[in-house]
Amino acid sequence: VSATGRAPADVLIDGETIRAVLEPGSNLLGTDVAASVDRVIDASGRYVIPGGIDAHTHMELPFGGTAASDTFETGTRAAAHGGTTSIIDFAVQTYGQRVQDGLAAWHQKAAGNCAIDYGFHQIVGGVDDDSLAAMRALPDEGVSSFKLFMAYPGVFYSDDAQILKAMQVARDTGMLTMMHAENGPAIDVLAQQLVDQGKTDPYYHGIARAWEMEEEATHRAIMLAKVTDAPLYVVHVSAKQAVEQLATARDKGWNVFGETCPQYLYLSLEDQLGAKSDEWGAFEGAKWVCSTPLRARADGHQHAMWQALRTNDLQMVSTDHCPFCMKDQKELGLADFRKIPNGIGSIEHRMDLMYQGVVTGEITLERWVELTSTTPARMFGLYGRKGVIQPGADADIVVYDPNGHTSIGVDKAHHMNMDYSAWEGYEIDGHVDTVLSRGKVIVDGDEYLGAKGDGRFLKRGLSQYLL
Ligand code: DUC
Ligand code: ZN
Ligand code: ZN
Repeated sequence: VSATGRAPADVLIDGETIRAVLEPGSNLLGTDVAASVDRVIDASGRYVIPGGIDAHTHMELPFGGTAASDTFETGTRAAAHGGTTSIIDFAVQTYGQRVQDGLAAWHQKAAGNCAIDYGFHQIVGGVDDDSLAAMRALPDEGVSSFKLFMAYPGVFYSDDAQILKAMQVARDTGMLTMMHAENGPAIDVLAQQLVDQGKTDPYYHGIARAWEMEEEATHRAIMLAKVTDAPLYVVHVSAKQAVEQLATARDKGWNVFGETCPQYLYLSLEDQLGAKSDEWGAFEGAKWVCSTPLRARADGHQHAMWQALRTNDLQMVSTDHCPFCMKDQKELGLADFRKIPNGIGSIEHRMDLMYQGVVTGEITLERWVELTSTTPARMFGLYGRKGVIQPGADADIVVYDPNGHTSIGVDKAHHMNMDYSAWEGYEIDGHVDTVLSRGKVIVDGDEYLGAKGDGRFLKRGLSQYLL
């Protein structure tokens, strides 16, 4: 199955690379292929797809006095189990640090630890003259995209002047600007006022981070990109009004793109409000505290995200994988939702969760491949090597069984380093059977056959998706 169609085929792999895609049972140059290869994987009755590419992950991200609980080792192994064979993680430059040092620190964390191939985007947390100059060197390092935050004042936040200058660097270099589009200064005032009224439960995280704050920031980011003539990619879109802003810009022919995440397709603010447990009471809702937040189903946000995935107003699905445990991490915010580290872990379940969209008729089989693999490769300068099954491409391949079954839960299909699952109880029609990373079988059934350090750094080119 590719982004453009499906057909019965044999895939011939030589070493790390795909050599040929053949009609079933073909003779290649007079040789009986099946008889002359070292190993045959029988994929009959199953889908053979290019390995998933999760273009938005945060292994080991420092946040709110703690750090995301998956290391590159545990997080990429979980990804492999779920049919994801490449990630693009966010290297972090914090304010006062040199961009080069932030990137070097990320290389240090990842090198020799990954189960699958990995690339980096660069978070620029302090836009100043030094970092603007350093950003110009990033494409040569294989880092062709950077992320700015309109939220989190005092941490990662950039103001409009800083954003404009960074976007000018993107215009000059061909880099892609990724934006966390929420009006952070206004959100922080709303959050303070809620806390002053005693409204400290996790649910109020989503009230403070109102959709208006996402729509406004998305619009502002689009206009700043327009005036600088730079392309824009908005991360973790969750509000239907933010999608409307993207759609309006795209209708004008502007280079504006967006991703959403499984949590914004399936989960809701109402679910979060209703979540209570004996152990945690209303603090149970902390399991789903992430930014942008879960949105109200009554307002139709989830429906709008599926719709935008069909109309290509949103082009990709990434996870924003940013896991924290309840014990010692999420519970930092027991008395104040602002202190709950933001994030949900889903890297292991993205391919399965999106396949449910095929089962329920929300998207086609081809669109599933496009949203999870082919477009991420094109968007972030990996296409040809990744995101497609064709001669010369890396042999990153998933054999997916549409008749298989996957039960999700912390004691079931769960290899992420988390003490809970945001997807507890989800039953998936489908199963990742076999995963190959550059020709090596790293997952066979539910068994992990890879090794730490199998994954290599991906030097990415410029985006292949721009108009
Ligand atoms: N959102 C999250 O949920 N976690 C990390 C950073 C972010 O923007
Ligand atoms: Zn973000
Ligand atoms: Zn993120």
